Amino acid sequence: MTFVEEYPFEAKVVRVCFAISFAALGIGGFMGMVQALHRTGVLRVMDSTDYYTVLTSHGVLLALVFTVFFLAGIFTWGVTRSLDRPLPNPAATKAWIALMTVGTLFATVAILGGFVDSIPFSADVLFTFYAPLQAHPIFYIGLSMFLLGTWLAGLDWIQTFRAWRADNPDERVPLQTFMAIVTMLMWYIATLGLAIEVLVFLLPWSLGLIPEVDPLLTRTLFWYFGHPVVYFWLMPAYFVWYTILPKLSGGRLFSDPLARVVFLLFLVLSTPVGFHHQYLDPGIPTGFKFVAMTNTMFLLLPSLLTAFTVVASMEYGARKNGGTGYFGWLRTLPWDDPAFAGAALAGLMFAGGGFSGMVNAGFNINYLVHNTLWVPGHFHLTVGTASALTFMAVSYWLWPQVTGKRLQHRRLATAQPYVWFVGMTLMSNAMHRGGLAGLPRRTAEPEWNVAQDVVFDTPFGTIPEIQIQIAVGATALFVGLVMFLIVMTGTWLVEQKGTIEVDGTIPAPLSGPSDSPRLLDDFRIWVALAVVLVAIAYGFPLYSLVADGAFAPGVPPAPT
Ligand code: HAS
Ligand code: CU
Repeated sequence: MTFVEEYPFEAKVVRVCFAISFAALGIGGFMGMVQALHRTGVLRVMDSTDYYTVLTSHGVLLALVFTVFFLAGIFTWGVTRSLDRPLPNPAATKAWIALMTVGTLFATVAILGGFVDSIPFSADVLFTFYAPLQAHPIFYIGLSMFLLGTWLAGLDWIQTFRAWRADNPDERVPLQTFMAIVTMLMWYIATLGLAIEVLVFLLPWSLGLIPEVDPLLTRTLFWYFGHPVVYFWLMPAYFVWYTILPKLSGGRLFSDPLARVVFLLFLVLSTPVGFHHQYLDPGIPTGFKFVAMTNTMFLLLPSLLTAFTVVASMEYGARKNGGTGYFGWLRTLPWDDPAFAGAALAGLMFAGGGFSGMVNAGFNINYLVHNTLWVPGHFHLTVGTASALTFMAVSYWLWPQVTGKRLQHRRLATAQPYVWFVGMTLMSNAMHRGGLAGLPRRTAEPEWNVAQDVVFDTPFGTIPEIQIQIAVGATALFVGLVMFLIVMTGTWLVEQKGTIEVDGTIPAPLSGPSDSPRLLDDFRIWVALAVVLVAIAYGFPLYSLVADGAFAPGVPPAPT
């Protein structure tokens, strides 16, 4: 039986989450192209005073809505499938979907209000929405509902797991469920900062209940959440690279134990690093910035382990199907399968994003790149490709399983990952190099002349200065996005008799859970360790901020 026949309710949950995710991808992606063509001066369809409205819709709809709704869909599929068990309480499931959806609508309406001067509300606060920028209260109310919805979604999956655990007291946690639960535990720890920032400070401030907020404290609470949220976007992609990409490669996962260690490292290390976004902020004790940098370097480990394990799994599959040589086996991989090609190219591109992340993390070298176009170059390779392209790629495999329909427009699907890869190579390369030349991020009309000589020398000739690369790259990305949405919509709407048979099984790993200590599955230990590290990294800095009066906004600073 296919997933849609065996679990009709859960398949519907996945369809609804994916549909909202893809809608956010479409609108947010369109805004991305509009702002890229505006910034490069190629095509200006808006006034520069609307730039922050466009950039906020691009960032919020892609970085928060597209990614998190996709995570909710794929984790619902993975937990149901790997436990072979339905969600325990459909009413609770409908509640979290409703909260996330209404919260998204509130925030989106607040943002789009920024386009019409006569509308009395806006939210031109960018996707990081920290003070001193202020949004209308409905933006913060929307954010709070969305966050509550994600917490309840996690509870849904944890309840399913606990019911399974009661029936299977001695079994090891199936890997996909393990990954979903560890990701959510990391999310609960990380979103504490966000909840305090929004509910204690930003929402009362926007309602006029408190006269002002302390920007450094609210930024610190945001970045407490702001780094782990990037792994909340990455871990569903790793879920795909570890549990589905080996199968698509014709092989099996090289090591289940290593996959568990990687996810636990993210749980333990993701939150106590947020100060690496605040190296230039005054008021944060330097020693704690150094602690964040050290932790960040440790955080490279789970991804380097992933590079090793996932590539080894792919190589195993390729060699099983006749691949030979040091690298010749790469040719044997199914590059004409859009699900495989998209996920593999996303991984390849993430290697670049990961290394630019290392540059960001260097305390002193960060001074060179902070607030420059380098940083968007970095995150269009990470969330913009490692996550986004992996999500699109795995949809080519999963969407037929949750709709019961054959994938339509297959040739479009086959070409789409390559269009995305070329577009992103151009755009991200130009952003990284433009940033090094001193171009700022988050400005509507940058001074391109500082980077006029930055061209892209390729074996096929020189590609002109970076405005052209960014404009061409952004347009190619939008074309890739439209191709993806045509395939998904066409598949959903096609009239089809009966449901197709799709093999959604996941082969057993080469090294299974029994090769790892049962300790890995005892979540309590790892959560406790994570909390201790957070207390070490944030305890004193937050205490000193509060002692300096940050908690009593509006109170005049102590006389010097
Ligand atoms: Fe980052 C800023 C450091 C990872 C996203 N990052 C950002 C911002 C975003 C973001 C959105 O230390 C901007 C926020 C803002 O608006 O201001 N980042 C890092 C580091 C990592 C990292 C050290 N970032 C991510 C991920 C993101 C993301 C993941 C989203 C999903 N980042 C920073 C820092 C800043 C920053 C500073 C602040 C900059 C500033 O000054 O503002 C690491 O986690 C990276 C580790 C990754 C690797 C790569 C391993 C390679 C792999 C590929 C395997 C290949 C496969 C397939 C599977 C070491 C896993 C191969 C295919 C074949 C065919 C063989
Ligand atoms: Cu970070």
